[in-house]
Amino acid sequence: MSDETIFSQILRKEIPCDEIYADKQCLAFRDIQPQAPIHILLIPRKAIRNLNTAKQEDTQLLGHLLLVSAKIAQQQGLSSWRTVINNGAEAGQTVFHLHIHIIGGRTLNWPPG
Ligand code: DGP
Repeated sequence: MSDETIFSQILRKEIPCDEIYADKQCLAFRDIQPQAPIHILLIPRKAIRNLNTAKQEDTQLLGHLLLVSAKIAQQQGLSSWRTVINNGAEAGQTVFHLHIHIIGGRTLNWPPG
């Protein structure tokens, strides 16, 4: 199965994005279809399809992504915010390159849909 997605093109800068943060391991940019005043996507540079295919060797990377999520939320001035990782089509995943949604700036309901 191909690892190629729209996020691969964003990582290669073939498609522009509203970049928020970048380092050697990951890139964050604003979601094109925001569900809240702040809606940022954080993606690893490594093409991992979703958490179902993440491996033991990705442990450091996955931890890094969570810590970067918190850094970004704080930089955005958020004290309450949510991370969402959709895994699989029935869970709402549409882009098959692992990504963390960082969502905030309004009251968030629970349970999610
Ligand atoms: P998910 O449904 O969890 O797979 O989330 C994919 C998200 O990616 C969705 O909220 C819309 C966003 N998205 C899709 N294509 C693009 C794009 O080209 N640019 C940006 N910034 N976001 C995109």
